[in-house]
Amino acid sequence: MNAPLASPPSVKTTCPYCGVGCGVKATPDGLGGALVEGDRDHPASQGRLCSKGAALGETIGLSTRLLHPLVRGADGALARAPWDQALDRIAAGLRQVIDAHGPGAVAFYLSGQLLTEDYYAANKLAKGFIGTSHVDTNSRLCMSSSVAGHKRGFGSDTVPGSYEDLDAADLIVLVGSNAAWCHPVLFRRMEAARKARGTRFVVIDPRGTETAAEADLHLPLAHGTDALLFSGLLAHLAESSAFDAAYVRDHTTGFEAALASARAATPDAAATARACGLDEADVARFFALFADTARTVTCYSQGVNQSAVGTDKVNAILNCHFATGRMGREGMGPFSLTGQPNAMGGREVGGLANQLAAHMGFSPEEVDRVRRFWGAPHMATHEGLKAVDMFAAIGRGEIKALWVMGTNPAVSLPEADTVRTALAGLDLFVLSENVLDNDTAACSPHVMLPAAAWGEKDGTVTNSERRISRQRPFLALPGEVKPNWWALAQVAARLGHADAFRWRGPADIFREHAALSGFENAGTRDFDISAYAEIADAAFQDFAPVQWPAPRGRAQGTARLFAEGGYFTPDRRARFVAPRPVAAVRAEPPFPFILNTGRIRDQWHTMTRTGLSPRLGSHIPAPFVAIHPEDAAPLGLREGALARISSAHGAAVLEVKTDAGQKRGTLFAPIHWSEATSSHGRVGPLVHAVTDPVSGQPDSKATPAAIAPYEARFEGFILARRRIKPPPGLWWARAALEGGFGWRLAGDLGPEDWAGWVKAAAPADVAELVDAPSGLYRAAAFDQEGRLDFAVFIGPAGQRVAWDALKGLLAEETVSAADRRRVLSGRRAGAAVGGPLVCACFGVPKDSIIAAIRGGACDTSAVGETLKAGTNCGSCLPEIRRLLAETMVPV
Ligand SMILES: Nc1nc2c(c(=O)[nH]1)N[C@H]1C(S)=C(S)[C@@H](COP(=O)(O)OP(=O)(O)OC[C@H]3O[C@@H](n4cnc5c(=O)[nH]c(N)nc54)[C@H](O)[C@@H]3O)O[C@H]1N2
Ligand SMILES: Nc1nc2c(c(=O)[nH]1)N[C@H]1C(S)=C(S)[C@@H](COP(=O)(O)OP(=O)(O)OC[C@H]3O[C@@H](n4cnc5c(=O)[nH]c(N)nc54)[C@H](O)[C@@H]3O)O[C@H]1N2
Ligand code: SF4
Ligand SMILES: [Mo]
Repeated sequence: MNAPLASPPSVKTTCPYCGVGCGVKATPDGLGGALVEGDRDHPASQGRLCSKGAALGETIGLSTRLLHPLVRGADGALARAPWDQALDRIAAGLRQVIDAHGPGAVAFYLSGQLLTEDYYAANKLAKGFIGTSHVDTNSRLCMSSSVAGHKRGFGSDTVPGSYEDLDAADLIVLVGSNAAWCHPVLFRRMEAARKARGTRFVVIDPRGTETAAEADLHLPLAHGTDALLFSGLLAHLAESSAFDAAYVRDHTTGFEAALASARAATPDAAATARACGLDEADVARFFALFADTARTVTCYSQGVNQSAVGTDKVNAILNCHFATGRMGREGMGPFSLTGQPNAMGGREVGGLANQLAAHMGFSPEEVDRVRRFWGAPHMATHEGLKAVDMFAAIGRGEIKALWVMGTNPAVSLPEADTVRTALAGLDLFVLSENVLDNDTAACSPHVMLPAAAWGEKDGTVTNSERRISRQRPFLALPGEVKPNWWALAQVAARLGHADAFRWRGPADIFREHAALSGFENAGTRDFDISAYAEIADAAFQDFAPVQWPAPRGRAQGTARLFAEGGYFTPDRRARFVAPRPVAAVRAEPPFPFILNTGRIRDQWHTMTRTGLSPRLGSHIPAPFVAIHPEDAAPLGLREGALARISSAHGAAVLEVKTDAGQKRGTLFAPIHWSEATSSHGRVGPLVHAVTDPVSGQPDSKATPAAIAPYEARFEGFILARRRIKPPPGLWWARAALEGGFGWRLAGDLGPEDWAGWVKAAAPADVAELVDAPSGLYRAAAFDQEGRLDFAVFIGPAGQRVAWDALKGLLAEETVSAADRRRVLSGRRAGAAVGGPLVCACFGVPKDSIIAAIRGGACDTSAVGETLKAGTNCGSCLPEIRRLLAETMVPV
């Protein structure tokens, strides 16, 4: 059991999920759990949490945790080993590889979910002491096009604005961002601004998302055409009164060339609309809105970054802000929304293969500066391989030792099956993890190290607005779990570098990182937090959130940059960059659809944590593919039936969701399901490993793909108190339920097969209903305490019975005699209405909301008063508004 720390009753920390970086107040319950609330004093979130943040308390149990080091033995199996043995094995393995093949055969693959201190330690060890620059991170898949675009435009990787600019904006343009689901607390802040000052929203996304549903104008552009849209906008702005000739003259270069290129490609709204597959009137409206609204913030996320032309998209957006001088002033600016809690911190310490620490690069001067600061004996001197190329080099056997920390590449990298093969060929594969059994752990690591998880972690993270906050521990380290930085320092010592890694705790690392940021800086580098280079341990403990830069003498930090120019290019001017010519992404037979991938509201990435919460699992319980109804019908794809999606690289089987918001000719599938949670729900294997030539970021949003019905004779579900293994050869997807788990199933096993399986798997006392001619099989077993132990419901395909009525039985300590009698009917005495959960905070399902609307609740506040739905975190408000629109009959 996870033990609470003895110290204060409530601890202020930061949410471990998205880049909004909400403040959390955690109060341990003394039993290994904690009450989690929003921290009202945190400037990023002012007490708010979304559904995922609010459910954190449900995800801190130890049942899935890796609690001890594991080392692969001669028999090939992982077995528990003392830390010393695990660390010796890593050090010896690294030494062997370095001696035989040089330091370039060693790589690290890190994560934007690591603390800054962990990240700093890994980079220092690799780039300064082992001498390899093959240190990349899942941020390559996430933020690297923004990093590259910022560097081209600003000369530095800087986000110029603050969340306060969203409160003060009159127009918010969301490009390739589903903020209602992916940055929910920030989106609520935008909605509050709309209420207060009438801020308008423009959403630019091929897909009709929950975010687009809230927009004043939605531009469903063709995939990959954002740079054309913003080039058209630049041509328009140059002719408009919004053009800021003084800012362009005094603080930028390259305007004429960028404008000439924009005029050639997209001279006006009509040409832009044609290039982007949009309505001319909509484009003209967007151009006019942008030109007429000084206080404009353009937020962008993965629809921009994860593209073969992602860096150009970023620069096309920046160009429009330079041209209007809307930069770093209240309510204005371009705003890259970061994904992970520490996407930004990773960049600060040089977590990418083409960066050195503290926002330095690989120029000889910078390499030398970092070498001197660290006293580094083996300084890497050139850029290393970026994620996709790094895994290709592993596959070719050029990289022989890999340490993965805080990411699940067997799921999240493109062409994920080739990643698995590559991992299997390593001489040394080290995996630092929180959990025992994710898909990467299934790829035979030589050593697994148990790392501190949220609630135990102690250090700092930086959110989207450059705000550094503390993650503070409120639970003791369980088992033999240790912080990542500690394991890295131990390995460094074993390689002969004890002195450079003699840190007593995260405060020592933070001070070193802060000192390096100010070292020979003198205003030449944007990232400077040297005001904290000598921060005392007690002050680090109490550290209040602050926005960098915070150079010596400016400990209060900086809210905005670049209003008066002062860019970090050699001439201190911003650069206009003309995007290369592109056309919309096309898909042709045999792969006639464009497969777009992304996120859903209540799951986080590969579900190692959110997947533990029954509340979060009930919003969308199974992996799906969204398709326009008119694309679905001719292919014989029915709502709720299964479909096989394939690409040149792999295949998946997903539930069909017809969605009129889906652009014709495109599919959308979520990234969350893995082999740990489904049989065929992983989309990573399908996604092509095409990358942006500047940033190296994979294009995860536009893979040519095909879709066809997946024929299964039977479908149904299993409910069980424990994790079981469904029979082989089936399609299945698992969800956490209150008191146990549920598996949706499909396949060719008929009633007799199931009767045989249940007999073999279950104790004697099973109630069964077998009707072979109609293809029906149902079974239920109760344990000695009278609780439902498991239930199996199988029927012919197309006649699936929902588990909603029965799943509540798993949570009950004693099932009533009436429910026991009728369990095989699939119904319960007085069963409540159900359907998918809409409000995760108060557990309110769709059917209840529809009933309330039919009963007279005519807006979101009335629904809230009746059912409480939507009154806590508000993440479900867009969905409730949609249900209101669909359900209310116009009078
Ligand atoms: N619930 C939840 N929230 C999360 C996460 C999570 O796993 N779950 N993960 C976090 C992380 S790490 C990240 S990076 C962020 C991502 O946050 P977002 O970027 O908002 O999320 P995505 O769903 O990946 O993609 C955003 C949108 O890009 C659109 N898109 C696809 N192609 C194009 C295109 O060519 N142009 C344009 N304009 N749009 C396009 C997609 O249709 C999609 O709706 O979310 C963070 N927040
Ligand atoms: N097709 C497609 N692929 C994508 C994307 C997409 O939109 N489409 N999005 C990409 C993006 S933006 C991202 S950010 C990635 C995310 O992809 P991943 O990073 O692979 O996903 P996670 O599930 O967050 O994996 C984090 C792992 O680290 C562990 N962990 C968490 N904290 C710590 C820690 O402090 N220390 C250690 N040692 N382990 C820890 C967790 O248990 C978990 O197993 O996916 C990328 N892949
Ligand atoms: S918006 Fe939600 S997931 Fe993101 S930091 Fe805040 S509570 Fe966490
Ligand atoms: Mo991300």
